[in-house]
Amino acid sequence: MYSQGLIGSGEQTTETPEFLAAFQARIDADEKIEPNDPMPAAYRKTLIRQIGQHAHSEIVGMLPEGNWITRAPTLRRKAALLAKVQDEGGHGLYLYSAAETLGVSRKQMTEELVSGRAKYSSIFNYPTQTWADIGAIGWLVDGAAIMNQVPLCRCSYGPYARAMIRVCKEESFHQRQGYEIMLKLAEGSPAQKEMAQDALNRWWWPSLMMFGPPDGASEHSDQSTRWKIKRFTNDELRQKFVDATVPQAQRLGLSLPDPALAWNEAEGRYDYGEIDWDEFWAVVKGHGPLNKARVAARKKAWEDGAWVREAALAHAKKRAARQSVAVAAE
Ligand code: BYC
Repeated sequence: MYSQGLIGSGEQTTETPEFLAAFQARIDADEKIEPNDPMPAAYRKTLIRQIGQHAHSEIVGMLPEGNWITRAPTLRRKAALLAKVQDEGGHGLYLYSAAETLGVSRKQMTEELVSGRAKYSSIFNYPTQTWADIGAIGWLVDGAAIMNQVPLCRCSYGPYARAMIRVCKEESFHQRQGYEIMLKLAEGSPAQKEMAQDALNRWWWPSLMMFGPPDGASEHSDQSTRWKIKRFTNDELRQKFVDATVPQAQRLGLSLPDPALAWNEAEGRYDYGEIDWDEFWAVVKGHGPLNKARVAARKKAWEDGAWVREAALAHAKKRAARQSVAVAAE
């Protein structure tokens, strides 16, 4: 992916063993790597892969919730949801910008997405069926995103780490708005409580899948951990999420759809049941309930926006031409 046409930020290096050892020493000393620093090609490539996928997730993640903006039950709920979805658009833009510092263009990344070749988080291929889904997404999906992204604030690549600090602050507000929707529904009429339980039943397992494959099947974890891109493994973060979320579900008076879920006194954590990895891989490979619709929606938005890009470019060219005439006249 993105193998062609890198625009070449950063110095190209010959990757001698001395160069690789010196790079690893910088990482081990917790130094931040910045865009123009020499870096191994594989480090650059894995960051472009991860940050690009992360940016796509934010942009595609606007779709399931955007679906409910016109149907939010009150003006207050509508304003909060609108702000949340706009924040997600902003997160996508910070992340595309962070990836661009590595030498890939936003156009290249978007073309990968709209052609269906790029990955984005599996979670956004599930439908939002009721208003309670908006609560469940904020609570669980943003909750899982925070668990995954707080350690990324300490990622070795400076622009990604700095983008994550602001993203995490905004995700905290998102998580709270979701939890508050769930709380209101759970304390409401029996039908409302049932709607909250149904949303929890449908979003729980896909939320656990957000953390990625189990450690034994995680292709990139070891190297990304050595480079301090990842600070925890997929299973470690999943466990932290389960441990943090079970008491929140208890406070709501809702039950998690996992008969194997039980407190493990000896280990000081919750045990949980087997995740359906066949479902996970099917969704990742494009066969989830809404993969095709999500990509089609992004493709349409990209095509519909062509005139804006053309107009902006024409304006920039005209301005540059005027400026060069003014400079020549001085
Ligand atoms: N969905 O070796 P692994 C948000 C892929 S939150 C799809 O463990 P890695 C939001 C993985 O890419 C969601 N694909 O990979 C929240 C790899 O494929 P490639 C976005 C997945 O990178 C609320 C292969 O499986 N967050 O945006 O070490 C509202 C093997 O996996 C998934 C981020 O992206 C998945 N769930 O670890 C709106 C956080 N899981 O690349 C928006 C940043 C794995 O070899 N990303 N794959 O083709 C990460 O932390 C890491 O990339 C992951 C995966 C933990 C996700």
